[in-house]
Amino acid sequence: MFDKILIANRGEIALRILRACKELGIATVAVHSTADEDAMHVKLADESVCIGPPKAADSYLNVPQILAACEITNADAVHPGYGFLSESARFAEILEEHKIAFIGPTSEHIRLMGDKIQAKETAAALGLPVVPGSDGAVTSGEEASRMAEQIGYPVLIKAAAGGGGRGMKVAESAADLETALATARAESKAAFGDDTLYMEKYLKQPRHIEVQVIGDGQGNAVHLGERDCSLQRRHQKVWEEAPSPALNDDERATIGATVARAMQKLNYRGVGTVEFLYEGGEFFFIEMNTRLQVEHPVTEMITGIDIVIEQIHIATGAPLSFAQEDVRFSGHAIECRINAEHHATFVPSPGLITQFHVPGGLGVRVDSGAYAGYRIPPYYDSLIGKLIVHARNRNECLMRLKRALDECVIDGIETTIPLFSALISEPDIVNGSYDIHWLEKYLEKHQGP
Ligand code: MV4
Repeated sequence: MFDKILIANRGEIALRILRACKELGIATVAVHSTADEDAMHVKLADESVCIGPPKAADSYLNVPQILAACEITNADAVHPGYGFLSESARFAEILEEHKIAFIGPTSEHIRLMGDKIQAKETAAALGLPVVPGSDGAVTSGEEASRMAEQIGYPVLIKAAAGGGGRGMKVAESAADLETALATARAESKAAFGDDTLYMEKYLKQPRHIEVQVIGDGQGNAVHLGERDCSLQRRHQKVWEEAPSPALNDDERATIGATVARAMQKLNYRGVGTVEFLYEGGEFFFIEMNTRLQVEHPVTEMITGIDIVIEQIHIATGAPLSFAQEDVRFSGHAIECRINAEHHATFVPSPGLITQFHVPGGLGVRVDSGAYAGYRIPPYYDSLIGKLIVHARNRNECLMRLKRALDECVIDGIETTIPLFSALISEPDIVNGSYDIHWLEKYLEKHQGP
């Protein structure tokens, strides 16, 4: 086992990782920017190192500073959390060169899945259903129009270096194609320094359903069920739940087994999320994330498995401690992302938290590094916490969520909690009938001009 883990992240996820380390008896090192001196993860870690000024590029993304912090503290492993350096293949390689363990997949798998064209080709070769589209990159305009005719309009142009929705353009018909290609190419070049594009059939009203996987790089890989993350705004997830209200047990078992088999063939090491669009009873692979995700707690609640503890075990070289048949699914879980933002305009609301009372009781979990008297710095993502509720079934889970939201008091800043209090009584939410566009349409109706 590791003696000391450096946590290369901040906020609620730094705290989440710290908790796993403490339970394993592993010493912890927090790193922080000058804006995060009062952060909870800094207070609770055994040691802390300031790695630079507020801007993430100078601190949480500053590889030389993080390496220096490892050397100074003699840390033998780094947990990158999500965001920041978590999907940097180069960072994983550099740590390896310094004989420091990266708690995550191999740099090869990170790089493979970071290229969305290669990821899709790999997924197809592993037997996963993929969205119909171009074989590899789209080069010339003529090739693009031939492909689009073959695929059938509408088509979606995506950036190979993209992901998370950046650099995407829909072409409704042949008349749109040239503009869509040019815009996507320019945006992709500007955002990623890479203008490689590919094309897919545009699915109009899918759900976003993702499968959590975990493998040991020694031939063992299992799935931990799916999460429905269709409720999003501008490619930011807002509400995630497991299991998906859209699937029956047969569909659930089939996609889980298909993904687990694919990860065994890939000999995947670490935790990962295989993302699908789900429409008309069919799954279509879109991307794979090679990191721990924000919404991992909903999976933990329905499986009872501590995903971060398992990540750490696997990074030491240990084989997976359980088999697929040991994974038991129980009940329903919902996560609401609490952002320091106005609940209708989503304008960020950093500043001093004057009151902070979070709910408790059976089946209620709050992951947050915030506290009364804490000042949220303006430099980072506005996620300040997550409310996760678990119950025996979806109905009880919704009732428990309503109760938990009612108990929540966060004063001094705006939060997204009032949005959730409103969503919980929407018939479509109660019925579980929503797709990836539902929330944006709802917000248009309810915040109108
Ligand atoms: C799509 C799609 C429709 N058809 N691909 C957006 C984020 C990126 N991960 C993939 N995305 C999409 N890919 C095809 N072929 C629609 C989206 C999409 C979306 C997907 C998941 C959740 C929210 C979304 C919001 C808008 C568009």
